[in-house]
Amino acid sequence: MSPPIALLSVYDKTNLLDLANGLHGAGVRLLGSGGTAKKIREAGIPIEDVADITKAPEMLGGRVKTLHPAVHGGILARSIPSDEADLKAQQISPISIVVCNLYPFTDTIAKPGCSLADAVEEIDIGGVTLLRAAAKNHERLSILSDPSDYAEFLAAWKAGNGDVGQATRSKLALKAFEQTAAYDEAISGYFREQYASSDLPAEKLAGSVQRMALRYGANPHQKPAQAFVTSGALPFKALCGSPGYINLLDALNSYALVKELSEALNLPAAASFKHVSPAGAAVGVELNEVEKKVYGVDDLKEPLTSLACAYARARGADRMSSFGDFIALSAPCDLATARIISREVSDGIIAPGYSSEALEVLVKKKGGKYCVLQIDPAYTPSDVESRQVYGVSLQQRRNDAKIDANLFTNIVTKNKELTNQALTDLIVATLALKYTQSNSVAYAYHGALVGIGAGQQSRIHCTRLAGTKADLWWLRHHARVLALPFKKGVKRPEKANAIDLFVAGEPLEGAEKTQWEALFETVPSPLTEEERRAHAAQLDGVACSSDAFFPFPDNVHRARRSGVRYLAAPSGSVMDAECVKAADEHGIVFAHTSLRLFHH
Ligand code: 93A
Repeated sequence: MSPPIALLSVYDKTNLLDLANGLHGAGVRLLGSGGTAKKIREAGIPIEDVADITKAPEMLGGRVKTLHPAVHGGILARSIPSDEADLKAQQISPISIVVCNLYPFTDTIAKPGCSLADAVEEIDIGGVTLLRAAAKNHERLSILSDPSDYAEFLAAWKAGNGDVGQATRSKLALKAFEQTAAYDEAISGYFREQYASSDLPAEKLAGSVQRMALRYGANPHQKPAQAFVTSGALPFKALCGSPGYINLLDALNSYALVKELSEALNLPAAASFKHVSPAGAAVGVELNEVEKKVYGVDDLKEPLTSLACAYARARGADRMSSFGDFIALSAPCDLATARIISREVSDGIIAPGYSSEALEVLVKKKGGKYCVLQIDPAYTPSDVESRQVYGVSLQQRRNDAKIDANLFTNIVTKNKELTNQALTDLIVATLALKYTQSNSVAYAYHGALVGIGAGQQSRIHCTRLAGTKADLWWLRHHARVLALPFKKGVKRPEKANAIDLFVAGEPLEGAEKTQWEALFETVPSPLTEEERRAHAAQLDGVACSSDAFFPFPDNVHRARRSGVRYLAAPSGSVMDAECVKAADEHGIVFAHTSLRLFHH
């Protein structure tokens, strides 16, 4: 019987001689590509050149070394009669072991001054083919792609008399597949940077952009940074300005939210995001005169469209948090909406389109640097999403749970009267949670978020935070707030801050007090406890949703203090019955959803 054959072709020659020596000692016939064979031969170990079996010399300066049917026939042949007959007819010997590692593409492109030609020359073809072919045929072959595996393999080979066992071959094959995948990823990443970037002149870009270089990542020292897709084009393009890393986190999350809101409620929707959570989100429910004042759009000359109402509500839920927001709209931005945006401090916007008048207004913001993104409304993200944390890849199915009226049918309280308005608000609150950093609790009213508690580790802290925000939002409807005697020329953000201090009842002192008082024609007296209580008592019918179950009934009691009449949360707490009892005490309608909505 002819001896088993090992084919060796390695760039990294670590541990090579020990392996070659060991294999030779075990009676294996060695074949090697140019440099590999030379090194082994020089060490006095017998080895033949690949050219001896291919009968073709290495050519094209080494570009073709092992790419030959005599090699790949010997690797890919199965232990079946037809393959064995083919080998015999072509006088090809089967190969049992392939030892291969690749040209160092990643190291080469990391070198300063690496040219495109340098990078191209470093793309290993034959080696990848060896790895892939041998790994494919791992039922029969062993593929050694990592020098640190040689010693253990050799020991197994000797112990098994030339058979290392299927489990070893399988593990080695997986390693080889991982290596070719990582190698290809490095190559496509390099060429994506070269050929598919938005930083190339427009005329060099064929069609839409696949990759966008970003100034930096989450922080200025996190460079380089990029956004890309591995096939096709990015689903958005920048019409003005250039998005940053956090802008894109906000844009993509917020657009997903408004798209789903609009689909669920058949109304245009808007969101105002900050730090990857909504500060506000709403559908286009018409504003009454008081609301127009509260949201600062009563003086707008342009008649309010439904989309403009949605953004006014989204921006108005928590004006402090929305300062410098990223905006998402479910429908093409119209002039009225653009006019509202033009008066606010904002970082950027994403929408499926812009009317020409709207775009004209927006591109003037921030000295022409306002980030205006247009997203393809037909875009559907893939079902699986992946990311890396601390070098570890995490993968999950995208959260494609549908949130609509069907989610709120399991009403577990005595009061079961869920009005259409309440249903809309529960959908708004719950959908907002789907795109809010967890834990989260949201309050909604009139088709808009009015308070959101995001990113708290304790649920009651979410419920309190959201409740406090809702309380402040409601106090901004107080007649005395609407009539605050601001001096002429006080800017909108200054007014928002001043109102926030007033409704929060912050005790001001020193320079802060002087500055605050200087904004008014006459200094307003603080809201009394009685005024606050009387006003709070007028708020009823608020909806509240939680991204996971309420562990204790304190959440229900706290929600009620901010006018909550409708509650939704998944069931599953050992205290479910206590929570339902608390809701019954307050005459609340409570729907158990059985859908947890953590988002990170
Ligand atoms: O240029 S190649 O893609 N063409 C080939 O046919 C080929 N076969 C093996 N590079 C090829 N290799 C690679 O050569 C191996 O992946 C290994 O990295 C290297 C070993 O070359 P040498 O034995 O001459 O040192």
